[in-house]
Amino acid sequence: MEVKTSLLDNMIGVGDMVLLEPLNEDSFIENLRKRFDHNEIYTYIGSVVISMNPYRSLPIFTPEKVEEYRNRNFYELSPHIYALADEAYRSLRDQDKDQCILITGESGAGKTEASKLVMSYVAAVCGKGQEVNKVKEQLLQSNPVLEAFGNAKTVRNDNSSRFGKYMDIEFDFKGDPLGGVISNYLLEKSRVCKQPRGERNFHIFYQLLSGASGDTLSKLYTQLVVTLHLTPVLITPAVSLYVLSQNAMQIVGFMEDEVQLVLELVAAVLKLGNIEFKPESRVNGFDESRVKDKNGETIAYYARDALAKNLYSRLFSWLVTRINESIKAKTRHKVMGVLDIYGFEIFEDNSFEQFIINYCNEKLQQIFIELTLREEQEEYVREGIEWTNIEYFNNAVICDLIENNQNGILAMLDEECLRPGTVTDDTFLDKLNTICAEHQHFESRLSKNSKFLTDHSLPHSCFRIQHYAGKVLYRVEGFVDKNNDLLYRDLSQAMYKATHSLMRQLFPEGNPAKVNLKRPPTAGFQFKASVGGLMKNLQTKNPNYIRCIKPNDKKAAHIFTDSLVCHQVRYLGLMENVRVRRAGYAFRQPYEPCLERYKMLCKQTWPHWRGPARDGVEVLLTDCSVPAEEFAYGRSKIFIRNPRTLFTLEERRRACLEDLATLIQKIYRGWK
Ligand code: AD9
Ligand code: MG
Repeated sequence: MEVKTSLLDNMIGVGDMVLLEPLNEDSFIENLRKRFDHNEIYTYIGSVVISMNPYRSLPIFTPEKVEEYRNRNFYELSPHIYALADEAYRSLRDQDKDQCILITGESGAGKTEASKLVMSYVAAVCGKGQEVNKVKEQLLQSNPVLEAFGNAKTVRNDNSSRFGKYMDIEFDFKGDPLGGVISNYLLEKSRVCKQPRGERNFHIFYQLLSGASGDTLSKLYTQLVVTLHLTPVLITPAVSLYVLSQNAMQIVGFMEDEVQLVLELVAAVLKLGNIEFKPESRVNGFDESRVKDKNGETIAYYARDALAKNLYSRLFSWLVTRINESIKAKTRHKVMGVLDIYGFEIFEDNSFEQFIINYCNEKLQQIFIELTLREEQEEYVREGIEWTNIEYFNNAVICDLIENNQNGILAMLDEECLRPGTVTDDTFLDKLNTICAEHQHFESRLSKNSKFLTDHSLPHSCFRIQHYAGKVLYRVEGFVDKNNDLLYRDLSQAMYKATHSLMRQLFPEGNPAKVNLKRPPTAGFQFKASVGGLMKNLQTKNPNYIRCIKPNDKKAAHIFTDSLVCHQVRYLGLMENVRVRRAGYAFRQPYEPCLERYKMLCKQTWPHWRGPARDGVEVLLTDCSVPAEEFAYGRSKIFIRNPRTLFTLEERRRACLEDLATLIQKIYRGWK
């Protein structure tokens, strides 16, 4: 009997790291490199998919490939993101299990592309029909709309997601898509007013300025804005992308006048960027407020920027709500959640945004550890199978450092923001230092493994966190302000008075009849709450992991930088992942479905086995002459050590089915 060798082919490396011999960091990296050189960008660790960013288009995402992977067993073909998508989809459809696809990796590693590949695969293999096709098209087209408004070029990635996104795709009991719901997490709105060197503002601004017709632009009065803070580069892709995102908005269900309202607000943000304040004078052509002195000038700019940022981020949230109105299903049976967030970031200058982004990545790493490493070990104990513990770094201590309700960094920031008196970023930093010095337990929690550092060796006004993915130096400048996220009441009231219907809608607190004196929750508080909710939600679903790796820092094809890959392999905990997988058993399945699937391979179990399923499985495996050391009998599940054993069983089953089909055909012909 031939065993599929796609996972074992030495020329192109080993498809499943569980099968790698010998296993060490060098061989792991070497295997990734070998595969990368052969355009094999996917590699498994059991059911986890490692995805290397090829930085060029490979012919492996064709409709033929979709057909190839459709309804096939996960380990049957070469590793592919489609195999994971197929497995998740079939498990949702046939076993009625909610799924989630968790995609992690640093900025530029390929998460957003991976999420789109999963979505398009599922769209290709699930139900057909006019209604269903419309739903699919709307779900897929929500991507270009959100990317236009929520992505931007950064040093790390030309199409970097500047918001976190979680999308539930909703299915009926047949597995046909009904709709979807998108949740967005904290857009990096500071980008509207200021971009780090070499980076750009959100795509939509460039798309609008270079792609929209002169007529549209003049309607939006944007001729005036082609200078100043946002220097648009007239790039051809932006022109066609403008058309693309406009089409996408239409398909998703935006009315023409809604699109117009949205573009007007984008233009309004552009114009805000152009307003200048000069003492005692007017700036040509602009209706600006006059301010009297330097001090006032600063405040005016501050207010202008706060307004621009608020306007844009509220517009973005409105877009998400509006898309949801279009695509959300009335009922749903099962869901597949796809999570694509901003990846871990270490910049030269890291501020509140990076702090929040990296916190979110810590939480995801935590859930990965919880579900794959810890859960795996605990399952062995539960099932009564012998197990030797594997050491791994648990980042719970970093999560706690940030989110602890009493003295976590976010709590202290909130406390500082709410404190009466003069509050500055430096008083916040002082607070961190004092707490660190005062609270023994806090200090030991922080300084253990030096997770947190604010001593004098650091540059002025900085603190450092040793994240799971590396040390990051945060500059406290702007933390208090960004966390407060307050808008002068006059401004929201002015916006509410606008004749522009969408503008009014975005600033409900400006309604004088509804003056709410309660302070809105801080940005950090809101983020922590929504990430907490997300984690709870993910834990109720069956997780499927895609771990994205960036092969080089140049955004270039064919280059594989060992040190860079090695760093990611380390912090993603991939070696521990393989070790845990290998120390134990690659596969496990409850006795009943296992017996059901393979019972035809043994005369004693076919067609019915009378007695406990566990005993049936034992009889079956003994009869198939599989070596005893390949199995362990848990309390409720059978554990299989090596994937090859499973292939063998699968091959036999397939041969058996073919024989059966031939037999049936013969009988049928005989009748005729
Ligand atoms: V960030 O945290 O949002 O900054 P991502 O999302 O991890 O980041 P993204 O998916 O945007 O990265 O990928 C970055 C770029 O790599 C893409 O724009 C593509 O040019 C390139 N890429 C990623 N995956 C693939 C792929 N499967 N095939 C070809 C790819 N190119
Ligand atoms: Mg992305």
